[in-house]
Amino acid sequence: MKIFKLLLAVLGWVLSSRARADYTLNLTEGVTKLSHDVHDLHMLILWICVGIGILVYSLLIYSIIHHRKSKGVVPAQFHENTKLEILWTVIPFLILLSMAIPATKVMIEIYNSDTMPGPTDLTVKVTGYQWKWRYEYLGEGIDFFSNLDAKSNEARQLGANIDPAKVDNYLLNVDNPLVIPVNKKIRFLFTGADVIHSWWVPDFGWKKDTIPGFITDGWVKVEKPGIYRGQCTELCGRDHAFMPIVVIAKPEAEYQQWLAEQKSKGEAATAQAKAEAVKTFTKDELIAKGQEVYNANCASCHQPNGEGIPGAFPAITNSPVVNGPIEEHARLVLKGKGQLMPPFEAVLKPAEIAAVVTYQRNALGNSKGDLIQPAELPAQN
Ligand SMILES: [Cu+2]
Repeated sequence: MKIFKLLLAVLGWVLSSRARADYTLNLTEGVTKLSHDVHDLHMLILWICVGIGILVYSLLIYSIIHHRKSKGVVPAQFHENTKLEILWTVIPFLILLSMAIPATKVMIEIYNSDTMPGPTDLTVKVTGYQWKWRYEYLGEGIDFFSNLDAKSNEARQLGANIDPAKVDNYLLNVDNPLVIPVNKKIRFLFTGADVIHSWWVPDFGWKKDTIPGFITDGWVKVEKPGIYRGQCTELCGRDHAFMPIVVIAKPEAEYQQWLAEQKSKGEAATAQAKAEAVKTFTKDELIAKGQEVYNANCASCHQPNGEGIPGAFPAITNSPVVNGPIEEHARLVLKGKGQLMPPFEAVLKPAEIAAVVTYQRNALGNSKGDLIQPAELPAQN
């Protein structure tokens, strides 16, 4: 019996020290009702498994010690014992049933928004792009992209001067986080723009695939203000690891303030884009603006120096398109090509397209010498 006492002592120590420490190996409890229910289900199943484990291993160890051959024990023979066979069928069946019922309840809760009382306060459409997220606040006129933050992006490059270990929330930070109010019922609609991505914030208790041509949905009611981080969790191509998710949950008043700021910012940006669409820029202005646009939108595939990646992404340097007719070049950027090059008319403003086209023709090893104004772009339809 000494061995049992020892085992119990070890188990007790492990459990108590783990309970005291901020133990992070376990599933997160999260900040929504659903995440609590998922966590509770996980703990219930875990403890059932622990119980079964203790029972089975106790019997096993007891038998090894007390029924060992050296003691002269002769094995019992009980073939075709009906009682025993019924017993070892019924008991596991009941155990499985006791797991299946709560598990089904949580599954229904995940898929049925009616389990979350009250009307929807806000609907956010989430679109997965290679390799960023787009958030549209339906009915609010707010629509923006969320990219990996500049510091992480710089530190992840080969030969970067920044040490990733010194970047706060390395690869888990974005330029424009999703901001939502706490204690409000928020509905997410998910879709993909190119390939399948998956939107996952562990603290919310679920993840949803974003599939091109389909709309899936998910619901949250976040209980406490905070910053919640997640990642794309469906392998979606080369930069899959570089499209994190940051959700900031704010108290209602602060959220309203953020909303108002975003709206006025959005109006200013729209007015600016409208003015720039008909403005005549100098060549230097276009090249300077185009360089920024190129680094933010084109460099991840065509490379910062324009060399591309042989076999995957064509070079900009000495490219026949870039050195061909300027309208064709602009049309390719506007409309995209195949699966990999997205239509940038959906992402960039006319002035940005004109700038990046002009930049490509006059930099990155090209010296075509011409330029295009936003108003001269091919008709966008
Ligand atoms: Cu992805």
